Amino acid sequence: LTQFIIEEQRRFSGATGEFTLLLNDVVTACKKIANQVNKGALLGTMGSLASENVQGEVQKELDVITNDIFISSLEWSGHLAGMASEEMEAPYDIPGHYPTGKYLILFDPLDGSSNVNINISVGTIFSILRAPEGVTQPKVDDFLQPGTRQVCAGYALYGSSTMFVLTTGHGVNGFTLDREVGEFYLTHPNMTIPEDTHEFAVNTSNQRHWEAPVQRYVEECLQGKEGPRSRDFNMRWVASMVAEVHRILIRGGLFMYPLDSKLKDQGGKLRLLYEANPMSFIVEQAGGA
Ligand code: P6P
Repeated sequence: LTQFIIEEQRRFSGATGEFTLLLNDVVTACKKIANQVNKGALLGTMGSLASENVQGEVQKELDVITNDIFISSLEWSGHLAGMASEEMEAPYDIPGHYPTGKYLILFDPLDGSSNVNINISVGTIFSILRAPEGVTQPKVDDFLQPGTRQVCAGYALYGSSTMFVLTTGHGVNGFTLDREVGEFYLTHPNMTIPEDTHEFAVNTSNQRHWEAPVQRYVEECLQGKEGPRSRDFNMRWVASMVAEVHRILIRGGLFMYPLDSKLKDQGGKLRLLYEANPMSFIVEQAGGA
């Protein structure tokens, strides 16, 4: 992965190497998180905390541990002007004794964390933006940039194997961690979503709360061969967006978390800046929509 990132850098004539160093630090953070997650119950960190995150979701111990890993792996690097996380109420200011840089990173350190104590795959999602010119102490608005401004998006998937999937706007590439070497190896070059599929992923327990067009779409899929789609479909839902999107990159499909009446006030379930934006960038770069 290090070799890949450096070779990618050579495509950008004006590259200073700063982005490459930042990305390598993100990879190190994900290796440390993989180490924590894969030890499972051995570390006694499978529990939930009394605290909630800014979305009112109960925090798992590992949510906080992995958030701290991301912060401590990146804050000193000198490549960031600021950081924002699902697990922190406000953006994280780089401490004054560290240099700052030109990038912003937004991340969900452990997406799907409700699955950690039942040993279902979880992941880390990250999105990298440029800080507005000259900004060294970013405010919230500096992070609120459209997804089209992302310079990089990726995720780590802590599953049966640990993978790192990345786009910098030139396709999507997947890497698998070799623990004995401690390096990610390019195992899935130029990931492209298959044109045809019969799978969709949605939490159908919310069906009665969806808007009518979404209800109709899923209903038609469920009617299978006898219905208007004239074919049977398969449904998957693991409640871990990283695992669902990864499956779609490999064998196609649709992922939905439709707006529903329960979540209307908060504008839906998924968070734009560190879930929907990075995953959209990856999916589009892999030929999806
Ligand atoms: P539900 C995890 O918290 C997450 O943000 C996504 O990873 C996942 O797809 C979704 O929420 C699961 O939501 O309502 O099915 O538990």
